[in-house]
Amino acid sequence: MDSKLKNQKLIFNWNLYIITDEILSQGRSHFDVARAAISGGAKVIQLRDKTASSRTLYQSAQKIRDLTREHGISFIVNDRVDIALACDADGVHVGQNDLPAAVVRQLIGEGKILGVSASNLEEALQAESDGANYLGVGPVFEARRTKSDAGQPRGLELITTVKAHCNLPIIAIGGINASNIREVFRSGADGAAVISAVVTAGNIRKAVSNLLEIITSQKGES
Ligand code: TZP
Ligand code: MG
Repeated sequence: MDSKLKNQKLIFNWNLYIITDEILSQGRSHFDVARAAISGGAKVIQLRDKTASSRTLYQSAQKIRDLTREHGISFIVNDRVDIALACDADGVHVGQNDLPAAVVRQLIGEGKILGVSASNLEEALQAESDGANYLGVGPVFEARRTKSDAGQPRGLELITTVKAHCNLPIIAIGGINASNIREVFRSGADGAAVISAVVTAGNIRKAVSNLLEIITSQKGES
């Protein structure tokens, strides 16, 4: 199947891609963050935790799987193919230090979504040929609080460059918030992934709905 058609089937409205984090979330669990984000209109949730035990992560994943299924929302697990398969998530997201994307594709099959992080054009092209369904492109802006090894921000140019050479949906990531999200979409991103702009907010539901309003007005969808 043509890669664009395949993506249309698996990926719906991913304008705003919410990634959970329990370190910055002021005592709120992954599940609490996911539930509040969904009430604000989020259509995709990624569970991301670099420190939880496998058992704890699996339990969080199961709860978020049930919740997202109930609401018809996409659910992606970061890094962990085993957890994604065990809870029947919609997909898994891997970076350049995780299992190679082509191997992940073999493990998850064609029916699940594979997202791959790319911080340059070479990584983006490799991910495309390895069978990714979308790219996490960044860090666009400064993102060290949530990703210690994020490296230098690549700027909006990275979005423009990847867009010009790859067919996959581009989910921009890294330091994206209400003040800069317009530029991200103006540069050609198909979606924006955020952690701190949402999980540190006192009112997560409002933070999500505010970002979505900005996106829909920028994309002329309202
Ligand atoms: N990958 C590239 S930057 C980043 C990840 C996981 C962290 C994004 O977090 P924030 O708080 O939205 O900048
Ligand atoms: Mg990873």
